Amino acid sequence: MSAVEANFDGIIGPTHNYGGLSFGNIASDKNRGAVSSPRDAVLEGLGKAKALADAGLVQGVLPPQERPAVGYLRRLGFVGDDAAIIESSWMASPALVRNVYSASPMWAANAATVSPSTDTSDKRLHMTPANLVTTLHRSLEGAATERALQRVFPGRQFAVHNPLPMQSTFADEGAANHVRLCAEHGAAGVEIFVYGREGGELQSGHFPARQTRESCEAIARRHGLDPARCVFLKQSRKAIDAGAFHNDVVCVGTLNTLFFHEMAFADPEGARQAIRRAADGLFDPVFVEVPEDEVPIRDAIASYLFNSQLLSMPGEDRLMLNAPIECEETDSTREYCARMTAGNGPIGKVAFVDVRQSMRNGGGPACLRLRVVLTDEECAAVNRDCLMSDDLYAKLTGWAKQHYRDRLHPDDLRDPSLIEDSRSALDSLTGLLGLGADFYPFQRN
Ligand code: SUG
Repeated sequence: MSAVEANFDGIIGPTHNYGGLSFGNIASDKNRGAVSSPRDAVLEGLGKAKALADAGLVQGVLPPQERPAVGYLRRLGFVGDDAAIIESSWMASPALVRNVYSASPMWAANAATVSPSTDTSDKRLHMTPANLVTTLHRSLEGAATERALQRVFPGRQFAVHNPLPMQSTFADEGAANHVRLCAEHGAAGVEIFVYGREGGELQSGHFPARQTRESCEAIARRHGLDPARCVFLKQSRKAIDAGAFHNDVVCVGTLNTLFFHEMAFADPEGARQAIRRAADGLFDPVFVEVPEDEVPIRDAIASYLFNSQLLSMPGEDRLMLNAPIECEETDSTREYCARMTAGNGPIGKVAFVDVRQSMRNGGGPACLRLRVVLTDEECAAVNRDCLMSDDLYAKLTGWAKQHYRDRLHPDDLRDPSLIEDSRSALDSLTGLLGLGADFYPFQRN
């Protein structure tokens, strides 16, 4: 079966700000309270997506979510009109307002876990939206993500599940902790699920582990995966405590290649063996393991070397790493990339991309995209209006320049005019992306 690996990037929402909301995410913590530029952020993200579409990859977009999530504040007992609710919530807790204003759905790698139809028992493409229960601001995303996926991937061939139960035992952060390896995208693959803790183990280190083994197993069951082709690996505690709140901060893979830091997994040799066993008869996995003495984990996390997109580009026989520009500015990662591409390993090229606005919140190029392996037939069933083209790019950049603020300080979230500015942007967007005029909660009121 012929299939492509498409990327769907989260459009960065109009309220992108530095709330310092993610304990364990070093960039988010470091930039708490800084002034953001929502306009630069969305244009950087769209630029990255357009460049890959221009290079011949299938590229889509996913919509931002409604923020502020005023409905959430109402559930907490705040009353009045929307402006009054924001004001009284701010008086009670500015941190709460920062949470309901976060543009975090931009990090589409956390939107869902995706299993291509070649891997599933019913031969449908399965998606489980992540419940993101570990952090308050991200726990608001799951239901709206499910709705978005239904509109972008309509039709019988797509099985969009609901998120796993909202309980710590089933803490799930989506594709950021999931890698699929295969001989070619349309062939049966090995699905690697990476977890940080067992469900019952609440806190074993300094920073939280956001993914549980139980959630990984539940997703593999729901998606109807062959147990012999699934691998469950534990992240190393050292990696989490160094700031790898998701496995995709220290590991990325595509086709038969897994690129990862020496400290990514609790048992690296066990990981290799388990992957080889699961791939037996399908392909020979190639491991590119980066040693600590060449790229210290500290540099890997500051530069986000592994939060790159590892891509098979049309016409190229070796893979390309679409890496954050910070990797070019960090000595160890720049030198490593030069050595790696000069060698004859599977990764032959590194491109550096500027997504600094997202990076300052701990989101690199790989966080901004959800990978979806699509057969030709499935590709034809995707909502066309969400696929990147010259026309869509022109429309979205024009839309962003019209609606987005150039600067946003976390204290600006108190300003009631931001509610209307954000809604007016999202209202126009539903038209551009063919999502329907009832897509957002405020459109249904
Ligand atoms: O969940 N940052 C996100 C970054 C997500 C990165 N995604 C992947 N690695 N796939 C997070 O920690 C920060 C928001 C703030 O502080 O305002 C934030 O949510």
